[in-house]
Order: sequence, then C-alpha cells, then structure tokens
Amino acid sequence: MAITEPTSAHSDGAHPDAAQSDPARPAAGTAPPVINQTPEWAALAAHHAEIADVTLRDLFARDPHRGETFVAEADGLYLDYSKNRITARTIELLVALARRAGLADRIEAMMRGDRINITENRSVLHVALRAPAGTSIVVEGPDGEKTDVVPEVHRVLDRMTEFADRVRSGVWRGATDQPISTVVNIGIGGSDLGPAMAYDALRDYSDRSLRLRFVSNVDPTDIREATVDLDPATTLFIVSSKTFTTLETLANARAARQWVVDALGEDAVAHHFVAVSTNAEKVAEFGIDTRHMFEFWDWVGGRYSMDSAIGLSLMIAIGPESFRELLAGFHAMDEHFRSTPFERNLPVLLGLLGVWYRDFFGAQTHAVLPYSQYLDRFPAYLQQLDMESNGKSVDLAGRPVGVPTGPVVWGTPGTNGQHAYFQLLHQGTTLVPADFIGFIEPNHPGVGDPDQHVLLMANFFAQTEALAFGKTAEEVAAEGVAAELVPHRTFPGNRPTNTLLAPKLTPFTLGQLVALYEHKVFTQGVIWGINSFDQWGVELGKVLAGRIIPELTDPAAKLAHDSSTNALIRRFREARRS
Ligand code: G6Q
Repeated sequence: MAITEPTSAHSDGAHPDAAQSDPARPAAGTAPPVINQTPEWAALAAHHAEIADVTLRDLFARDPHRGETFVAEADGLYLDYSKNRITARTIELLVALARRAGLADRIEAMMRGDRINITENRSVLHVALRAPAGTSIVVEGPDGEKTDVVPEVHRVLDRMTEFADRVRSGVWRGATDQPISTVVNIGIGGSDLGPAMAYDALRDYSDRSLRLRFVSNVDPTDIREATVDLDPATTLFIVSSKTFTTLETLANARAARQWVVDALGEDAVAHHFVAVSTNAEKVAEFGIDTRHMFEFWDWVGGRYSMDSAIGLSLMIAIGPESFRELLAGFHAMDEHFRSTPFERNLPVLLGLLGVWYRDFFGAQTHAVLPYSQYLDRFPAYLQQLDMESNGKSVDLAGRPVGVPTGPVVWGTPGTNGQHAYFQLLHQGTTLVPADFIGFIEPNHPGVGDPDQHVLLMANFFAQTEALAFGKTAEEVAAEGVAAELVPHRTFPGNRPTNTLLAPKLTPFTLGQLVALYEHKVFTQGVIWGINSFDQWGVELGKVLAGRIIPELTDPAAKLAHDSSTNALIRRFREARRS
C-alpha cells in the first residue's frame, strides 16, 4: 500500500510502536512466534501469579487517582479501563507481548494491502472502504497487476449515493409507477448482520417514511413474515451476497422473485430487484440486470463489509450524508489504531486486556453490554466479528495455537440484562469480563420525569461500581442483616469491566465503535498468531447439508450416516410421508 497523502501523525507510515519492536519480532508473512514460549509470555505468567489475588478494592485504595490514569480517548470516545485487575506493570508487560508478536508490523501489513489472509491469498482492506477520497492504496493482485482501490471505492459510493437518493426521493419507481415504501435486504452472515445492526442503531437518523426489513434465515418463516403485510408494487429487494452462491440467500431471493412475478409479472423484476455482489456473472444468471448491481471486492471479508455496498439498505434508510459520517467515524478509529502508541491505543488496550483474562485468568466468555436500546443487535454483530475471526485453534503456520483463543462473546442492552443474567455476573462462579457502552447525551432528550436517560445512566455507572467493589460480609452485617442471610447478600466484587463513554450515539460514533472492535479482534488475532480473516469452520456443515437435502425429499435415498443421523432423517421422512 502507498498512502500518498499521509493521514497519520507519522509521515513514514510506520506505527510509532514499530521503532520499539523487539528485533526478534516476526516479519510480516513469516510464521508467528509460538507466543506462550516467549519470555514476554513467561513474564506475564509470573506477574499473574503475583497479582491474581489482588482485588480491585486494593488497587483503588493504593492509587486514589487510578480512575483518572487508566483511561484513554480517541476522538471523543472515552475508555476507562481502571476497573481491571491490572497494574501499570501489567500494561507494560502486555504491550511488550504485543511488540513480540509484531503487532505494529502486522497493522502496517494489513493497511498496506499485503495478502495477510494467507489461506485465501487475499488482502484484508476494509480500511480502504473508509479511506477519504484523494488518498491512495495500491494493491497488487495475484497476477501482479496493481490497482489503486480508493478511487474504485468512491466510484461505488457515488453510485450508491445516486441510487439511495432516487429511492428516498421517490424518483425510482416500481413496475406500477409507484414509489418504494419498503426495502428488504436479503442476505446472511456478513451480508446481513452489519446493515441490520446499524439500521437499528441509527433508526433515529432514518427516514421514517421508509421501512427496512432484513431476511436472512432459510427458514421460510423469515421471508414469509417479512413480506406478509407488504405490497409488491412498493417493495424493493436488495439481494446482498458477496459470492451470489449462498444457499439461504438464493432460496430467499427466488421466493421473493416469485412473489413479485406472481403479482406484477416477469417484467417487474428489473424495477424491484437490485444486487450487491462481487460476482456479476451469477447476478446476471439470477436475472438481475448488472446495471443494477453494486459491487465490492474480494479484499473485503464478509464480516468486515457493512461499510461497503453491503450497506446499501442502510444508506437508503439513513441517507448518504449520514452514511458518510459513519465512514468518517470508522476512518477516525483506523487512524487512531495506526498512529497511537499502544499504551493509549483503544483497540490495542481492549485486545490486550481480553488476552489477559482469556489466557491468564481462563475467562471463557466476554460480555458486551450497551446501555442503548438502539444497540440491541450490536452484541450479535460482534459475535460474528469476534467469534468467526478468532474462533481458531491453529496458527498461521498450521501449528496448534497452544493457548486459548477467542472467547464466547454475548450481551444485550442494559438495563434489561440487569433483570436477568446479571445475578451470575455479580455472584456466580464464572468470571465474565465485560464492556459497558454508554452515551452522555440521549437521542431523545426530555423523555420522562425524572429524565429517563439519567435513570439509564445511573444504572450504567452503578453496575461497574458494584461489579468492581461488591459488598463485604462486614458491610452487609453492619446493615443489620440476619447472620444466616449475610453470605447470600454478600457481593464478592473484583469483577473486571471496561467502560466506553461516548458523547452521543451518532453515525460517527457507531463507525468508531465498529472499527474499535474490528481492530481489537485484529490485535488479539496477531497475539495468538492466527488468521482472523478466514472461516473454514463454517464449511463442513454446509457440505453435509448439501448431501442431506436430496435424502430428505427422496424416501428411497440410501442413508450412510452414523446411526443417530440416519435415525433422525428416517423419522423426519416417515412423519412427512404420513
Ligand atoms: C463472513 C462470512 C459469512 C458470509 C456469509 C454470506 O465473514 O464469510 O458470514 O458473509 O456466508 O456470504 P455471501 O455474502 O457470499 O452470501
């Protein structure tokens, strides 16, 4: 990659931590170190043994300014990581580990367009999707041909803008000359979760006269429920699929096509279907005019694609201007990631803290708890981003990783979770490190008396305080609680959290947040030496399903599975026959 217009504080394009990298760091493209055999890992293990029993109460008592020093900020997004079971030494050691893993070089390699997705021989350039016009990222294809991808990105963005404006203003007409009132995105995984999450998150910025729906599941219920109350004459389908070969998406797209054709005839398809894909041939084969296709590229991974043309439905909902603000938020976080020393770098800090709990405390899960109803689907989005990227057990060289990798990520908006599973977070036996995400300004000021946003945020601050400091048996007893109830009403505390506090949930903030987690996942992938950009683990089930499809419809088909699968298929077939 050549960034011709230096956008970072470092005009040589190198990460500030590159200079301090250990000389033994791996060069990009070579086998990563076996991370748990490095001196940095050993130092962390020894340090863990020393501080594993130190409590957050102790740490805060020892350093009364801890809450003002263990903080970092990126363009208004404030991270307080003081309520973690760490000292300044922990951060030093974790940063040393990041250097040993060659993180600075890996960041540069990704941003330069090196083919770091080695199992698919692809560049990983979602950062190019939000690179400002006028910058340049030159990528060399497998055939040696060099392309500057930034002008391509902006050409597609301009086409999306023009199309979104036409739909929003009613210039784009259906087959019966009526404007569009509902847009249905058909896609799955990376071609669904991003725009679906962001549409919910940014509903406050959306055109309320347009409805957006998302169909992903091959379960016929999904397409049926999405269309049952719609009028085909005012419905636009966006078929979103990078490959345009995905079983679920093609099945749903065929059902939608039939629904339109039945009501309006074959000629209506051109007015009611557009596609987002990298595969023009398959789009044409499906019967969508490729003039109505919005493209992206193989260097955009599915789960990293919400800011590509995959975001077309979102752009129609929130408008091109808000979409560009979203991209600006992404880009601001990219710049922060590539140019801020690790000790103050939000994605790096979150990534390293995650490694600390996963690998040294054995924490198996990580909760993300947004205190915004608009971020209802944000944890589900992060589940794919994190678990599909880092749910791996071999390293880049094909060796067993040897340490626990990605945790189980989950969460729901506060305060709902408080009335459900927070019991386990406070008093259970499982360590669940958590990120709390909150906003200073509400999207709807003045609702409620007292102000409901204040009620929400009081809960937000109270929860991390309670998790960190708990309530001792002495404190409980001092309140006059009966002796036999004291153990039940004691809170052990010492439960680590990060607090992310942003000024307001805006398109810019959402872009920052998504990029923050993208780069957190990247940081962890580098530490573990794994390829965060492939997903071979989803393939086997697809292949087996393909084999089983004809066996379910042909009662005479021979079954050659294990006895459990054979019996289940037989039971299904027999019940369907009678
Ligand atoms: C994401 C994965 C996966 C993908 C879906 C949809 O990183 O690759 O979730 O997005 O399988 O694929 P298509 O967009 O090709 O239909």
